[in-house]
Amino acid sequence: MPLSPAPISPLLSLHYLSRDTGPPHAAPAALGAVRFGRTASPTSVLEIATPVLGQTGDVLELWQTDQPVRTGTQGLLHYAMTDEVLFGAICIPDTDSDVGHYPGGGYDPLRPSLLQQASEQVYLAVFAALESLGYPHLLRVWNYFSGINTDTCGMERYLQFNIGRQDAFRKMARPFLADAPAACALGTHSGGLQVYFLAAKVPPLAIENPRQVSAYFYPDQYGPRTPSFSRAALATLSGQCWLFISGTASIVGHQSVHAGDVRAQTEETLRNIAVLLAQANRAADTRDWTLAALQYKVYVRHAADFEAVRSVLDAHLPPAAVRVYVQADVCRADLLMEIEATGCLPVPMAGV
Ligand code: 3EB
Repeated sequence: MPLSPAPISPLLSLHYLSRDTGPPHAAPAALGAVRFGRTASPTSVLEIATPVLGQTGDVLELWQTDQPVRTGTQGLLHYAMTDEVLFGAICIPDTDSDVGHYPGGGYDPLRPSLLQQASEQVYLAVFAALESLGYPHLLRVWNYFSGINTDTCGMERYLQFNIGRQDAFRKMARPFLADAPAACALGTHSGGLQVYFLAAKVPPLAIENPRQVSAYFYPDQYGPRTPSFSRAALATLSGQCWLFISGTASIVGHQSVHAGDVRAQTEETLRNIAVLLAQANRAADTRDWTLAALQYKVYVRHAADFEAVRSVLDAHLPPAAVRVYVQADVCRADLLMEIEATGCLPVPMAGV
């Protein structure tokens, strides 16, 4: 399905562009642009090696604004900011070399893997930059790295990442339980640890899913440190209300459900998203958060499952709702797909 650009919102807007869609209607300044495709350049945070499904060419995720933009770098971190919102990106290039490194025995946290060290380093750098630039509140974080389900140094790499991430939140006295940012964490084919994010001067409102145990309270069967993210975040930016729905998968309680059944996983994921919309409506005292108000990025583990996932989404989502599909590994080996969603309503909301 060709992508149709969402209505231009001058202050901040999100577009998923592909060869099929052409350029956006207007050409406001880019705050950030992230390319999803077959390859990553080894050092670029903004080229993510997750092949696009169902379309030719790459997909460009473009964050735009018509506000004045200032850009800069701080160490490895690149940023662009308006008066209200900051887009940042950071990459630690060489974490892929943990793959294939098996010293034998269990993981030794006192000899952290390159990925654990990189994860902590990235988040420490992000928090330091946000403090010094005056945008202290993380709204949404996108995390990508290779071999997410691979065991190296005696532990699955996603769990190594969770240790480094949570350690950084703790060291910087950041909320890593309630009030953690919305996020996702996906496996790429190459490219080191690549993280991009949006931050603001005012804190978002974190939203949880009553059907799911909060990720930051997952039991320790899922690793020594819990993942530091909220299920969704609501934020008012320039008088518009943004909803960032984290990567959402076929998890009920804390357990993956429908192992091996990608259609049932997709339906369960949509039930979780529907509940998050209801929670967002309750929090913002509105009924305007609907499936039609969102744009979707869909991660499919096996390219062969793409048509099945797409047909379930086509049956449930309004045709005009933009969705892009990429092939990526999901953070639990039994999850076959994951969906993130982002939306903007043109009005501020009570209490947000
Ligand atoms: C889950 O619900 C699926 O580690 O940042 C979803 C969203 C998932 C974010 C993260 C992980 C993350 O646990 C995985």
